[in-house]
Amino acid sequence: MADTEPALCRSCGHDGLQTFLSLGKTPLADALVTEEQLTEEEAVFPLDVAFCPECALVQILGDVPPEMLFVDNYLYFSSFSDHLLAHSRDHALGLIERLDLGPDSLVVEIASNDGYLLRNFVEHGIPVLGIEPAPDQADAAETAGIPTRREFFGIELARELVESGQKADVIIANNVMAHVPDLNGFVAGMAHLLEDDGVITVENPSVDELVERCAFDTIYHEHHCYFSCLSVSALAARHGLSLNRVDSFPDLHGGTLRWSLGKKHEPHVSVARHVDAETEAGVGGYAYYEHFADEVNRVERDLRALLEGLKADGATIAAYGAAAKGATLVNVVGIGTDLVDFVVDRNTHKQGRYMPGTHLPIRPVEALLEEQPDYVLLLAWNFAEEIRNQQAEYERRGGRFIVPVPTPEVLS
Ligand code: JHZ
Repeated sequence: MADTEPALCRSCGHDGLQTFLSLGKTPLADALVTEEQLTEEEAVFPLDVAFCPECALVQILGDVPPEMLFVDNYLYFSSFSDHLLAHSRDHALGLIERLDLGPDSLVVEIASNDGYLLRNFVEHGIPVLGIEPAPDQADAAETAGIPTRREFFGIELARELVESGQKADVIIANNVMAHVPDLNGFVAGMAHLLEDDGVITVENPSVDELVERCAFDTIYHEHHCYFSCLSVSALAARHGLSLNRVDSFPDLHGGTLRWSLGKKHEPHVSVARHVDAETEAGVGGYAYYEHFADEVNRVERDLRALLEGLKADGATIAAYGAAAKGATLVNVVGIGTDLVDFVVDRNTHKQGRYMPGTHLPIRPVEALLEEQPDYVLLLAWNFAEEIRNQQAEYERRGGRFIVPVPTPEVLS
């Protein structure tokens, strides 16, 4: 069970966390419900978000057992977005060239999912190791020829790998550092596994983008932490790692940063540029987060009013993307089948199931053209461009997309 008793900062251990948002109790975002489970009671857990005034880390309070999140209930396959695949390929090719990787190198990816990224290294004859505890994703990766350890990563696994003679020239941790309850064990593990001249790259949506875009739906139990350059550099330094470079991808997952860490202190100009911008914006102080709850209330209220208004006018509404963030959105705003008829998703593992909590049925994407609902709420708003391109026919026939954040609106 999640525990919301007074908590210590997940990074620095400070005991004065300042809570600035409570989203109530929600079901686990990726725990999509099967037909048989529809009548069973779903577990719900509190979703409270706090700021650490000591190291600037934003984090949720309480933990859900990782097996419940990533083994029993995890249907996220990275390969369902063309945009993410292209981004990952660019990343891999850039690393191969910049670090001159070859057959004697080792690239380790933590949370390697279905092998969406490591396959680019394999194609170039570069040895890889994927680490992925989610069973179906690990199966898919192995089928694609990616050697995969089916475990959670931490200092113990890092020690075991090093003892067996494996040290990494590159460690990639995309959208996983936020997912670990033992943050320090995770970063200590990466530092231990890394060659002295190796590079770690960590990607995650950044907390300032979350606040600026009012992306409260990206808050769910899988995401323990919401990082900034300030909090990442403090965390890295604690484990002898230097923040050496920051790259920004505003169009990925609602605004992603890639932090490059290494054992040598050799910061690129991008580090000071980002740290200065965060400092100026106030990301390192509580005041920056103080009004976020009001903004969330505004989006909740306006989105409900928009959907209810459309329904009152006789419109039909569906949704696109059975995303984890979609689960937070529909549960926090209270969007059930009274407002939205169904959700579509390309991920075949999700089709035939139901959104947790509000039980919207999940159908294949083709249902949009079959049913031609008047409006489609973009739960996967982070892929708006990719989805609109793919659904040009739906819009051509008069259908309209709605984005929920930062301001609920019908796209023209
Ligand atoms: P998507 C995931 O969150 C999971 P989610 C994870 N917890 C994380 O940290 C973040 O990413 C960063 C579907 N889709 O990727 C696929 C289509 O159907 O925004 C997905 O089910 N057609 C690791 O789950 C969903 O939408 C498409 O064309 O919030 C998108 O989910 C595309 C592009 C996607 O992440």
